[in-house]
Amino acid sequence: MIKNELEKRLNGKSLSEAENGEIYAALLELTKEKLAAAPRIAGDRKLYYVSAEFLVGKLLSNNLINLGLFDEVREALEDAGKSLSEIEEIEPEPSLGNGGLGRLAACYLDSAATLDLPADGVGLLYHFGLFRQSFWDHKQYEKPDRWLPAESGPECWAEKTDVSFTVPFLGGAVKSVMYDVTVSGYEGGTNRLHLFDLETVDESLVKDGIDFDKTDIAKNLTLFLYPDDSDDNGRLLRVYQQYFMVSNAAQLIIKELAGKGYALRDLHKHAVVQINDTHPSMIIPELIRLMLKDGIHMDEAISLVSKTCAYTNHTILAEALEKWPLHYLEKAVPELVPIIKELDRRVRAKFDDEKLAIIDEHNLVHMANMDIHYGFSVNGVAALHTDILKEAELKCFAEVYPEKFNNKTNGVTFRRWLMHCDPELSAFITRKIGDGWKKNADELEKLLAFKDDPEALEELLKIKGQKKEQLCQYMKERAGVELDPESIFDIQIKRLHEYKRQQMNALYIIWKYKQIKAGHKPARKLTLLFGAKAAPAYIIAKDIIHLILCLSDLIANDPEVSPWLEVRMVENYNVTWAEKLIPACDISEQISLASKEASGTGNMKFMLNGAVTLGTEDGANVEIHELVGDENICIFGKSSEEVLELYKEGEGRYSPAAYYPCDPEIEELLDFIISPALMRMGDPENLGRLYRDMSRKDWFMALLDTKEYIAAKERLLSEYEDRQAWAKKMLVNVAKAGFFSSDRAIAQYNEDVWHLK
Ligand code: GPW
Repeated sequence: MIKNELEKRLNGKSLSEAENGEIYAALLELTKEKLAAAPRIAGDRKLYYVSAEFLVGKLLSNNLINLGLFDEVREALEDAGKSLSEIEEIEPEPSLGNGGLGRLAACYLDSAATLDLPADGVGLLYHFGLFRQSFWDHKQYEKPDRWLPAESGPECWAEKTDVSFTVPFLGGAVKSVMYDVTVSGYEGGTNRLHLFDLETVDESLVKDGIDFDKTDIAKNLTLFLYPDDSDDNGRLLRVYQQYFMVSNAAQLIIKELAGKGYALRDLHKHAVVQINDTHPSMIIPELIRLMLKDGIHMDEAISLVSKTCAYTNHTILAEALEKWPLHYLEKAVPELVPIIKELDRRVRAKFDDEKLAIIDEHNLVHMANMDIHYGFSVNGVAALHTDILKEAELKCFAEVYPEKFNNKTNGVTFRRWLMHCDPELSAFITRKIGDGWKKNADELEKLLAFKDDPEALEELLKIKGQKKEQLCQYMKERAGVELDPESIFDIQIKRLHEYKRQQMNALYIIWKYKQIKAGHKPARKLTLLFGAKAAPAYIIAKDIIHLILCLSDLIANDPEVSPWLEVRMVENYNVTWAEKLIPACDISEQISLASKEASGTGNMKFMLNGAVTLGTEDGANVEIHELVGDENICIFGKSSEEVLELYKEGEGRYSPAAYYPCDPEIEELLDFIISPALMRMGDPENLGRLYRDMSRKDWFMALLDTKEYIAAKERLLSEYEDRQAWAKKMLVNVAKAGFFSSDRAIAQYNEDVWHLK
């Protein structure tokens, strides 16, 4: 009995007497014991998923679900007058990621373990994570996110191992310590997430905010994820960090290979490395370096490593494709430089095309190019994205290596993103179609049988209402804000970036505000919710946050408008927030500039939880559209072909001047950013800068789609009023979401790329 097992760990207290903190500690201990007892997934060939980010989220419920203990624990706690969700609040969320790329890595570890595939993650243990966001005076502030328990304090999921490696840098070497997080599969065995820390890391380097001595490499390597890279020292630190990560990964892989009794020459038979975007790209020259040291010749080392490494591309944004000046590498990782030069020399000897080079004429090292030449697989993360890679961004590579290119449309784990975050909807689904969907997500399609069943549709609406009530409760406790659960919840949660166009949503808010001011009251109140962190050095992104926070305040304090419109941005948006927001959502905002969002994964989570997508034909939205059909999604805006055309040089190139001041409706919206009402509320410097950027540069073309966006949103809002018809859209979205299970994505990776079992 779970109750007894827990009480054994409560020092003589009963469950009902114990404090939540004590119960959490007992649950953590018990769950870790069960995880340790579960079989370690084994096999002759193993995947190493190397990634700078693993946005795992809280792990207690996730592990309880996977161990099959969730309901039992929840009920035992309820009988004792305790609430599992309140106890879960105590768990700090690991701050080991920034966005979709990191959350994808976490979903993939969950699915690989569920499918019984030997697949470990390898990354870094960042003591202060990304950063903790707070708002003050309508602006974002950053502080270290101290998510790790104090040395003497309560335990966490990451456990210290006795594995340690020496990582050579110019002028010395540092030592690592490996921490392991057990990754459970749903009703399955376990894999590991290996997180490397710097043995000599020194938290006291961080004194004020998130600033610290960027040059003290022996002490700072694992303090933060993505430390500020707006100066040379910051960029150099990123190279050091990346090398620290991949050198540890490479040494671990080789150690495990030897541990199984295999020769280094057989690496490619027993190990496969998935390079998660370019941050871990240096694992290629590092593995080669270690092989050379072991007496393997260059030709063979290159061939072996090329058969071991596969690369996933997550973006076509030029500024996100990493290019390191060669002199940084000479400074940070001098032992890799001759190898990278040799790799480039071979490319140049084979191909007469500057675009294919690894080291370009400005001595910039193109990390993606190295991955493509010296890996055996290159994949994009949604059908449209892979097409764009093949036909535009990486066309010259696809021509010489057509066999390497493949698509793996992203997926999300339904354990966390449905079973855990929306148990009410999960129970509804099981009542209607049985619980086969939990192991085979395609079975969700069986829900289509209830498309015209008024009772089922009514139930679905009721569940959404419950989830909205729950979010209201949470918002009240967390943020002291009282939302109206009867209003329409329209949600945009994702990293703050101009290409994601939160600023276009802000223009909608201005439009709506003006409408209401002009007496056009909507049928129902609209609540717009945002969650986003802006990179600390990304000025325009911070200005966009400023605009949204000012609008939020302006509207809340306007008695004419506030009964009809509410805008809120949650502080420190993270996985835990996402789990509360997504199930409560009516309208999912996926409004990136077409061609720029490689895939998106929030779009999938919203769909799975019965939200209707308002989106552009971008990333995986395209596939959602195909699956649900025109009636069950709201698509607007210019296509990716049109957008890519607009980026080309010459006549017909995009210019915001075509809209501002030429289009009076858009002019009015932009002018509002610097109107007295807003300037009084906010900071004229931030608002003025944003206004100038949007009206003169608008690099991600928010003005291009603004009018269509407003019209589309208004259409969708009016459709909401036919509750039956809306419920039908919700149902179709849930029913068609099976394709976006990360179990499907992982099965495809295994089938086409990894060949693990
Ligand atoms: F720029 N993504 C992310 F490609 O969250 F490296 N962080 C990143 O640094 C990058 C990509 C990078 C996201 C993509 O923006 C999103 O479209 C995609 O769904 C996600 O990665 C997972 O593939």
